[in-house]
Amino acid sequence: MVVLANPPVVDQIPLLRSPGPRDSFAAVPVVDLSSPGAARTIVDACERFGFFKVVNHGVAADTMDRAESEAVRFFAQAQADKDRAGPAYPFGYGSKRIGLNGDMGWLEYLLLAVDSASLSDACTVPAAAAFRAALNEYIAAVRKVAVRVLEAMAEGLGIAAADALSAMVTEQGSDQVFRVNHYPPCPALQGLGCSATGFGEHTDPQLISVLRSNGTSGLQIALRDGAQWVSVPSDRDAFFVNVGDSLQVLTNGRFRSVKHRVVTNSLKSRVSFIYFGGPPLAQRIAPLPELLGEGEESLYREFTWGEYKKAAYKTRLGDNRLAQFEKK
Ligand code: GA4
Repeated sequence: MVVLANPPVVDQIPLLRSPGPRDSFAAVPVVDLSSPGAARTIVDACERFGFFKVVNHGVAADTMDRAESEAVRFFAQAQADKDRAGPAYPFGYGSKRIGLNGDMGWLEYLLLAVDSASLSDACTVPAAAAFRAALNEYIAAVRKVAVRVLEAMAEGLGIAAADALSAMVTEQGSDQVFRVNHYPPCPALQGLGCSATGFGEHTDPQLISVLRSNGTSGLQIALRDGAQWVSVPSDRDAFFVNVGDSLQVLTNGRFRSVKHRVVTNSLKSRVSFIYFGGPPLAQRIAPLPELLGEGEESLYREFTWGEYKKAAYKTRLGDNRLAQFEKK
């Protein structure tokens, strides 16, 4: 067998087969957040895919556009200036390295802490006032969408307290993270049938993630537990919601956290914003009692969000992080 080395520019970045038109996921569930049927559609999508698209969300196009153009301006700076906003951990600018255990992707990013409805004061990056203001406006808006989605989930699941899920991401001390990703094009791979991995396959550890990207596609989700990868057509006017591991546990496996990844485009850059809604570190993550049928037991050992997060940072991106908490 002949093993070909990656072209030097993408050394250390895993390559993926370039997606073609037949990989497109035409059946992405679409939730009209202004419709009375939203709660049912959301529950159905979370059970089937752990993933859906949200339209009629009420967030002004201006809010999204401003945040996007400020992000583009940030990433267009000289490398040395961006590096001054690093390192990425605990918060700041990062390039290519993801997490602490050797994962690499063809991207650069900002990993930021959110406190209540805006960037945490402790997070001094980004420094530019215009970028911070644009991000704060966006974060306040996307967080409202996350709350409405979590309330609709509770309603659809028949939980009496409307805020049973949303309170976990809004209460004092909730662990919210915001990420701005820039996937530059990778022209060196053009026409080779393969693409650089932008962000390798993984599930998100939190309750939900709410993503918005520019018009460049690249996001893929796994169907049938990873047997098939499908490309999600980009829609810059919509949000895409992922079920995370914690929500899988809170629903005792009824909702599945979705495996997803990003494949880079050889010619166009992709810019995405992701809000990750996580609970306070001390929050116990266990199935909500109202969701357990008679005699039904939790599929998971009990843990707090803090314990799960600590364990997650010891794993590689593609690891099954929930496996170590499953009851045998
Ligand atoms: C995936 C979801 C979020 O982007 C993130 C990621 C985090 C990181 O980039 O630092 C992790 C990854 C994410 C899961 C496992 C660990 C932690 C990289 C990694 C290998 C910010 C998060 O909360 O978990």
